[in-house]
Amino acid sequence: MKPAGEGILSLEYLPASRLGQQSQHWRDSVLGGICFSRPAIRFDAAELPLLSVDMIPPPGGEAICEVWHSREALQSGRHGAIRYRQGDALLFGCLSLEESAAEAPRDAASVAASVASPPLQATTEAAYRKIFELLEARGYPSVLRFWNYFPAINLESHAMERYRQFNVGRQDAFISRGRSVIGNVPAACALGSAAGGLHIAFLASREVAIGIENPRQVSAYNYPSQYGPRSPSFSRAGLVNLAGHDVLFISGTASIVGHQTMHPGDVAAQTRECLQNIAFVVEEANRMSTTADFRLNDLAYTIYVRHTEDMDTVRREIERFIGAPTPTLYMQADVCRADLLVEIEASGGHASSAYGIA
Ligand code: 3EB
Repeated sequence: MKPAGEGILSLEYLPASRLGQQSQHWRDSVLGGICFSRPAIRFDAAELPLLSVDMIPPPGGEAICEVWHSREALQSGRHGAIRYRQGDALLFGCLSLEESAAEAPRDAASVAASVASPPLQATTEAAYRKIFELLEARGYPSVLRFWNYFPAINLESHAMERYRQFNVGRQDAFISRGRSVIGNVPAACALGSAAGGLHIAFLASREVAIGIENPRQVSAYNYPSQYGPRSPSFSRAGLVNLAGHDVLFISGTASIVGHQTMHPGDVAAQTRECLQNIAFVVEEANRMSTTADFRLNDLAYTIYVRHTEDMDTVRREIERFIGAPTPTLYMQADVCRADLLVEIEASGGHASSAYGIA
C-alpha cells in the first residue's frame, strides 16, 4: 500500500477561529470545505468554496472547518449560486439556497392543477440540477461525495417529513439529468442543521468512482416506501483512484440493519451498530481496491450526535471500538430518521490532520 500522504488529496480539521490567519500558501492549496459553527460564520474568502453551516459544536468544543486540500494547481469559478474550485482531477463545489417554491421548473399539469412542490423539494431539485449541469459542462462526471444540510430535517410539512421531501427533489434531479438512481450513485450524508437554508457541498472527479454497498444493509436506493415515496439516492461508500491512490468516502452511517432502525433509544448500542456497519463497508472496500488496505484506525471520522447529553457516551464507544486516536470531529445535529440518535461518516486513503482536536 502506498502511503496516503503521497496522494493529491488531504483533509484538515481546522478551528474556524484560525481561518483568517492562514497564509496565502495555505489558501492556494484549499480545494474547498465545510465550516460548522453556531451561528454560521461569514468567511471573507469568497474565492474559496467553504460552505458555512449552522451547527452546534460539542460542549466546550469550538467551531471547526473540514477543509479539503489538493496538491494540484487549482482555479476558482462560479456557476449561478455554486462556488467551486477545480484541479486536473478534482472539483469541489458548494452552494447555499433559501428554500423557495419558485426554483424548480414545474410541468404544465402540476401548474394547471396548482400543485406546487414543497419549497424544500423544489429547492433541492433546482440545486442538484445546477450541480449536475456544472459537472457535465466542466467534465467531472463522477461525484465522489455529497454533503447535505438543512434545518428541521424531521419536521413534517406539506404532509411529508422534510427529509422525504428532500429525497423526492434529489431523485427528480438525478433522473432529469439522466443519472442512475440505483447502483453506482454517489456517497453522501444528510443532516439537520440548526438554522439556515439548504446547504450542499460536493466533491467530483474526472475518474469514475465505484459505489460500495453494505452486505448487512438494504441499499438506501432500494429502501421500501415506508421510508418515503422516493428512495434516497446514495451509496454506502464511494471508492476512487486518484493518481494511483485509492481514496474511500464512507457515507453517513447509522444504526440500520436491513432497512430497519436498531436499538431505538439506546445511543451506546446505536453507536456500536454504526461502527459495525462501517467495519463491513471497509471490508467491502478492501475487496474492491487493488492498491489500498483501509483500516478503521486510520480513517478520519465526523460524528453527528442528536442529543448533546449523549456526546460522552458516543465518544466512549467510538474510542473503545476503534482503539486508537484518529482525527474525529463531533457535532450536534439531527439525523434523518427521528429514531436515529447518531450518524458516523468516515474517509480514508488521504492524509489527514487535526489542529488540536485529534
Ligand atoms: C441511512 O442509512 C441513514 O440521504 O444522503 C445516511 C447517509 C442517511 C446519507 C442521504 C441518509 C443519507 O438511511 C441516513
